[in-house]
Amino acid sequence: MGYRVAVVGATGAVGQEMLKTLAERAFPVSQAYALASERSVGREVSFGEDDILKVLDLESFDFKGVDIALFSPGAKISAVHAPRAAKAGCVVIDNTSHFRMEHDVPLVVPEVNPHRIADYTRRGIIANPNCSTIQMVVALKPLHDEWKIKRVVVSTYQSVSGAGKEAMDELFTQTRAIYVNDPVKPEIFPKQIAFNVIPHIDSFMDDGSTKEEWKMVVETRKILDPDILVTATCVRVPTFIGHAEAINVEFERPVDEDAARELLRRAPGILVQDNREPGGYVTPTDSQGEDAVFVSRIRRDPTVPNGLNLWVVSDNLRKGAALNAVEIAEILAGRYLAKAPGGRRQAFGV
Ligand code: 11C
Repeated sequence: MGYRVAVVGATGAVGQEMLKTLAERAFPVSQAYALASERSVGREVSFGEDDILKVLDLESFDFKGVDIALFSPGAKISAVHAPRAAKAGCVVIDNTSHFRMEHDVPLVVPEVNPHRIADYTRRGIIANPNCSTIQMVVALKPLHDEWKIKRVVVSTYQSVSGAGKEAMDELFTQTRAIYVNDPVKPEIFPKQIAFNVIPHIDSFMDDGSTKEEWKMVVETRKILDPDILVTATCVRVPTFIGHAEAINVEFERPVDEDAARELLRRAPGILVQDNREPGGYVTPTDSQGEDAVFVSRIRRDPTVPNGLNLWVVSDNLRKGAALNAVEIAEILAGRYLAKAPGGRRQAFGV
């Protein structure tokens, strides 16, 4: 049995990764649609090794007959078109921030809270978390189950691909400009990104934090445990793909460093590379194109009673976006849609 699957925002960095991931994982697709805004209509995008899809106009597309739509077109566009798709009976897996904190929309990381996918029936929408949240909660889950986390202090080192294709071009252009002594013009980022770091991702909030930092707080609590205290500093660095995070965790119960390493080794979705020697850890370029959340530099923090430090790295376009969405789609299809009584189509209340 195959599913009719639409990818919305198909010409963007995440949309293309979604098409690639669906094909690589042999998701059962009977018909694929690539959708984007009017200006991309007619462009061609690859779907797997052999298939080319012509981009169709999202605005006029009728979602009736589509089973699953993976959305990554930007929050404002999802706000309009995801409910429209759900109303037509299509289950939306939305990678934007728009629906994540709505109480009747599940926010899902399959390694952490896959059971929440069942709540797709409430609105017909499942939200995919922010990339920096996804990799952090995958790493924290096995540790929280064992020792119960009280507080998390996280600093991120986020690649420019998190801000999209044009941001990647900006890093490339600025780097070249500096080498040839041309003037550097920041356009996407508020300051020069080449050979620099910027402590600002997304918009500023009233309390002085940024929305990216706020997302890490509220999303972690929604996915993992509402009692966990989280404080975050999110920083853009001049790497193309792969987000890194230095995470300090304080637990309720006494933590053991070797047991933590073992728990992480056995946990789904995680690869531990933690050799205490030069190069014995994972960096963003190592994570590029990989599915795993990598954990390195596992060590006790002796400044608090039950503290642990971790270095966590993952490909932000893959596990941080496309792969997480496709994994949700796999569970949705395998556990729910295939077994829905009376066929899988219903108009979701929106
Ligand atoms: C970044 N984490 O690196 C952001 C990108 O809420 O889905 C993803 C934004 C989001 O800029």
